Amino acid sequence: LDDAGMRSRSVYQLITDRFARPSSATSTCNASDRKYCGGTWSAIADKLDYISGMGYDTVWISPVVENIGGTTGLGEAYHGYWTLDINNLNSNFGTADDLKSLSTKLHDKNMYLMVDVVVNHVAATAGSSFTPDANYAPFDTSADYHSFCWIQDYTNQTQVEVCWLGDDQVALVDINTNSDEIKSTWNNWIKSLVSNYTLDAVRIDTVKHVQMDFWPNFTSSAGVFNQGEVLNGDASYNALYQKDGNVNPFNYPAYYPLTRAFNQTSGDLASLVTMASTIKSSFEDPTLLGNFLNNHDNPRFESTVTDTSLIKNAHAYPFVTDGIPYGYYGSEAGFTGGNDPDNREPLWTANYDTSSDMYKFFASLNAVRKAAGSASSDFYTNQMSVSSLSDSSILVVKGPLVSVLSNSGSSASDASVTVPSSSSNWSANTKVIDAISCESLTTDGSGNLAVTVKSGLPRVFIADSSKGSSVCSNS
Ligand code: ABC
Ligand code: CA
Repeated sequence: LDDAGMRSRSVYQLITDRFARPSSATSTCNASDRKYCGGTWSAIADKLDYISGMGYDTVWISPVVENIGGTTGLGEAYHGYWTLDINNLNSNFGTADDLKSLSTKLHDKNMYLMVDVVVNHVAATAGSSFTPDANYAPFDTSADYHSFCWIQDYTNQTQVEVCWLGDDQVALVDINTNSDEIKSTWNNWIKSLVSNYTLDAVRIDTVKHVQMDFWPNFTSSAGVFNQGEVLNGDASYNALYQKDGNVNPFNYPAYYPLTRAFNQTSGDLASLVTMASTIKSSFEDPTLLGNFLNNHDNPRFESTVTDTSLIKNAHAYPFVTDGIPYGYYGSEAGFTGGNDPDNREPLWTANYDTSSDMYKFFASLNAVRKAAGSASSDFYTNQMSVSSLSDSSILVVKGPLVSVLSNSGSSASDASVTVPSSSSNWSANTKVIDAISCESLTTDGSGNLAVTVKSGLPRVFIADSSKGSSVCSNS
């Protein structure tokens, strides 16, 4: 499968309204108010060094099209998912020139722009009695929509595809994506959006809510890499969208066992190991999945877990495994927001601090992944192996990148484990570097590595000869 250059990248996800705003803005932003807080595309463009300083080279911004205005029972459309007119931009975030300029400034820094797109629905406050008008053009007649029904049974695929998301406060009116005319409207639209703003990738919303036969032409019309949201923890269900839809799903199958593996010192590592092999056997290409720990729809991991070592191990997993790593803005600032809307905090309150422990931690993870990619030409396409190492640790081997992840927690005493040469493929007396602690270790005469897990921290090794020395060059 063609990756349009995305496999070697890592993505920083932000909500435009909450990432950065003009320096003149002073009003208070409470995420719980669900109101616009003043973030703009131009303000993002002024903060690219903050993002690239962590090693991210792609930015995923929230949806850009015009949304319903005013307030609703669920607040304002600050997140961008409440589409009104697909041919206008959301003026709260700036002008077309501002968005083009963001794209240009990213490209000047060899960074990619990924835009979030919603094809499943528009939004309306009239609930089930919605009748479209010219404001919703090109979807301005009743025939452009599936007739009203709320999705009630998420296991009924027909209902998931043709009924409506949302509720009486904000109905997400389901577009008739079965119509040939509407399919071609969307295919032309995505082609123009990609070309007008020189996009490098798209994030596709609500993929499972649109019938499969819509996706192959839409994704090929986009002509750039896509990552799609199939919000379901089942690997084989997600895999269908990659195989038949040409959509590369976010790794929701790994997400649920990942959180349960590291959310407590007695977390369930075994289910994560099992899921890793289920994923390998289910997907056409697991190396194109979108790996994440946090995002805008789920409570931040840090909302329920406070142990810094557990937090670091959980964040390391998306970076050392098969797939494209995604970091959600605010993880580097230690944000702890729970469910939507609390997980959409304004970042400016944290002052874009580049000296925090977590900021540097993400920089280390991105650096070691890049080092592995430049050391080994097939690093990004070769599949990992994940196995149990001890009661509280797992071993992840992906080419030259060898990680020991633990859930023993920061107050655990030192624990010894051995990385066998049969797993790492290291030969005798090989010098390796841990990108997290910057400690050097050497394998024994058989190539085995004796590792001490200290304070429950993750250990991410790369051989010195495999560009390892570049990883800790600043320390
Ligand atoms: C608003 C308020 C919220 C309030 C909510 C009811 O209404 O802001 O405070 O709680 C946008 C906005 C949201 C807004 C919604 C609705 O619109 O961002 O703030 O919430 O108005 C995507 C986006 C998401 C976006 C939309 C809509 C879709 O990422 O940000 O929301 O454009 C479903 C959809 C999924 C959607 C998600 C929010 O809802 O499928 O596309 N995300 C089950 C179902 C899923 C369902 C999920 C959550 O619950 O199967 O279909 O997602 O409701 C696993 C299972 C899964 C299961 C999970 C919970 O457990 O395998 O199947 O998911 O084990
Ligand atoms: Ca639908």
